[in-house]
Amino acid sequence: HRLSTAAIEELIIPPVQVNYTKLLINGQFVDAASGKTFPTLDPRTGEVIAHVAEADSEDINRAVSAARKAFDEGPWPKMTAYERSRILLRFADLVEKHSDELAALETWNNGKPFEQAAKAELPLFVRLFHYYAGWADKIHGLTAPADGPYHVQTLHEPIGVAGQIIPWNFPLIMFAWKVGPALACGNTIVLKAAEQTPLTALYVAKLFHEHNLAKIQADAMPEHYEAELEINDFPQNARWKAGLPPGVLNIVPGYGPTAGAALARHMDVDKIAFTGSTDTGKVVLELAAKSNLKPVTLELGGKSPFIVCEDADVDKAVELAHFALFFNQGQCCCAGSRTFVHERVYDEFLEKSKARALRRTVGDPFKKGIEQGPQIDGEQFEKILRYIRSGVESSATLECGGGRLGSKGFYIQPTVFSGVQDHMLIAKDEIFGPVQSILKFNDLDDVIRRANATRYGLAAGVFTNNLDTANTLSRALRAGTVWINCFDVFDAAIPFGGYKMSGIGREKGIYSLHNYLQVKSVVTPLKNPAW
Ligand code: TXE
Repeated sequence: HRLSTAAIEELIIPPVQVNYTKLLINGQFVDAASGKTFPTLDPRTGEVIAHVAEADSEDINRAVSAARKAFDEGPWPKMTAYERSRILLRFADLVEKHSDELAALETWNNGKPFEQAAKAELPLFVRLFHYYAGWADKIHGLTAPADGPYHVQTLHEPIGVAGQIIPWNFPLIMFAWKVGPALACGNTIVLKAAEQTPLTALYVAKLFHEHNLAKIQADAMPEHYEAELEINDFPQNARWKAGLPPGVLNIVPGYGPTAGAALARHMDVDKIAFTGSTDTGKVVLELAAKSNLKPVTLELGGKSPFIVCEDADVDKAVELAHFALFFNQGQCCCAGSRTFVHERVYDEFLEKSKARALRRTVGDPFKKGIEQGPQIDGEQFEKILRYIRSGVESSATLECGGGRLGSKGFYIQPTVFSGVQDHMLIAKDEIFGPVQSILKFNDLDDVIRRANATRYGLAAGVFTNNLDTANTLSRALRAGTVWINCFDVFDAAIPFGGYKMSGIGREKGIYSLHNYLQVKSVVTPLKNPAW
């Protein structure tokens, strides 16, 4: 379970090893009930990094019972919101302390550039937990005026046990988007990490459970435990310990149709949150409906337009459109995967986009200056190559790329198609790879109609200096996020989610809290309505 020393010499990171490969249930690492494991791979080579315990329905039952108990018996939902907030803050600090190691593990398991993981994703992860730690003690209901002699108040209560299913493209960020708000609201969690990328979720969940050793014995006594959680009672040396109580956060790596489905249809899971493909999202919604009608939030696929208007500074537009599509090997649900370019700037844009794609540095994601690593696995790799073939067959013009890079691992050449028509598969389906499709448009009404002619509605990008154009497009585009002259800005405070078949609900910001709260109305008669 170590990165090979030969490789490390070329790298810009410290050595890293895999310590956590079991299921995390009730604060303990345990084997799967079946004893089964599955291999998790290094996308640079396709070689096995480690074998990880494979959860199935029996393990999901165990994890859900632990989460249920932690919810029903506490201390988690019953402790003060301030204490929950402090645990989230200490956890975030702990992740910050380990961020280089975590970034290396993320790259090793996912293939994304180490510099991206270390400089963008880990800081975003930490920021997100700080953000939700800030919300924990600011969640409250309101009073409402009733038409009668009643005092009406609402209580905002945690829902209970949250099931969360996350994908492999941003393993840590997806963990943060789901776990941060759910814990801030006082829920307990069973999280299924993607089968491709279970390693960092296990690592951070372990950090969450770090305790002050001196206090572990006292934990055996629940009354004692609660007493310890008095606000000013944390010893100085607890500073680097998060101290999440056992059972609050359970991690169950495993496959979708087994572990994922068992979670989605579990009768004792009170809410399910899912990020992944639209097809699987439908399955999750159906399983929830057929079991206990648990509320569902879905963050699904996309085919987001990136619109380059006629007044655009072409060099800047090329760079942003390139980033919008190629970031994270093109494996972003919100990738700007339909690049609409106004006919007046089309030729220049195309020439420069092609040159930019040819300059893109692809290679071992641990090396300095690498912009693009391998795709996640053989399945995604083959899917992308199939779409490239379909583009060629549908007579789009292949400007550059189009094939695999090297003979080992899952590297794909940055690929650009021009002359793409709306009806082509590459303009309709989510490719989820480094394949840019460039389409020409002639006026604003034309591009609004075509940009919206999709079953998806996750995001859109607009590049213009004209305020009226920006205002028109931002209102006309049917998408959950419209980025004007920027793209992929993922601040913790900015809600994210889809219109149409890109999903249900919003994550991040204040909106995510609504996913994890129940509203209870409490009504009492007023004895003296005159007052
Ligand atoms: O997705 P799945 P896959 C898109 C992208 C990609 C395609 C397929 O286009 O090429 O989906 O990728 C779990 N019940 N996105 O196959 O199947 C699975 O174990 C419950 C977009 O990886 O949706 C994993 O944890 N869960 C996307 C998660 O669902 C099930 C990110 C995602 O897997 C399940 C990833 C089932 N029956 C892929 N089947 C985005 N929105 O960012 C699978 N899972």
